[in-house]
Amino acid sequence: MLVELQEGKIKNFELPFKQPFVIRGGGDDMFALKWDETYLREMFKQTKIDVEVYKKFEDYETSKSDLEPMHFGDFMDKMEKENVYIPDCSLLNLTTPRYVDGELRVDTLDRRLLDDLHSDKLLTNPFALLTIPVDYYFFMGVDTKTGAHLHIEDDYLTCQIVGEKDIWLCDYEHLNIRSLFDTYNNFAKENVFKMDWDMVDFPIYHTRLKPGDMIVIPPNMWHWVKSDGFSIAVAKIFENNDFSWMNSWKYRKLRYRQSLNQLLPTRIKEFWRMNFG
Ligand SMILES: O=C(O)CCC(=O)C(=O)O
Ligand SMILES: [Fe+2]
Repeated sequence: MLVELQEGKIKNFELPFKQPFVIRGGGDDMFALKWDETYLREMFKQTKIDVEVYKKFEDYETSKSDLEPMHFGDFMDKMEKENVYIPDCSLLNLTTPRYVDGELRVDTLDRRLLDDLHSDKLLTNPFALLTIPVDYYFFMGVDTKTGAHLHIEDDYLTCQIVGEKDIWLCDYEHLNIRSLFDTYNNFAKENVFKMDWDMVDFPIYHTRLKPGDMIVIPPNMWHWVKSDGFSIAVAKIFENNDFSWMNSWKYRKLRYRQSLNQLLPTRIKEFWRMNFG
């Protein structure tokens, strides 16, 4: 059954995240709410970004896409007409190579973009004071969906910046994780968009995010998203080294996967995915 997600305040925000909740207007003092296309083009310049390219619109539902590096400007030109999406783009790792008098320079992203994401309101929370986000993940696209997935290693405080989107969450035991070496390894086997959410016998928490709203996403909750029109969100990432929640029996598959992922060399995992994934 569909249930409205509970609302909370910035002061309820505590690390590590345990319960999901939405903080209405929690980030409405961020300058980023004024971002527009011209400004973003100027800030990102010719930075290359890994873009998800979808063969057909339905593929968004299972996040079945190919990653293609693309200049930010080209993405903006394409996003209205083509099935392209920028997901989970780490703003701290973005760099732009450029040649000055034949010498290579590598610029990091214009720091003003990060300043724009600053929120005084968040600083009123003692946990946020102690813990500066370790990264900022940028999401941008037009009319997109994201399939059900989990973030087991980090706490996501996702802030809606431009446009609106619906987000749904459910507890871990209600969906199944894809196989160990699947390319989409943090995704559910089920296509949740094909389910009748009113009829399922477990709660699906729903909320609609508007600019300035934030949502706390704990690591053990599936979530999936649909945005209408042009949407930008930025997730403030807080490191979460507390994996004790995974010790319970119901998370055993996740735990095996997590330890194998850490143990096996990347080359072996890549080989497996290419051939059997
Ligand atoms: O907006 C999206 O496409 C996904 C957002 C999300 O999954 C997140 O913030 O963790
Ligand atoms: Fe997510």
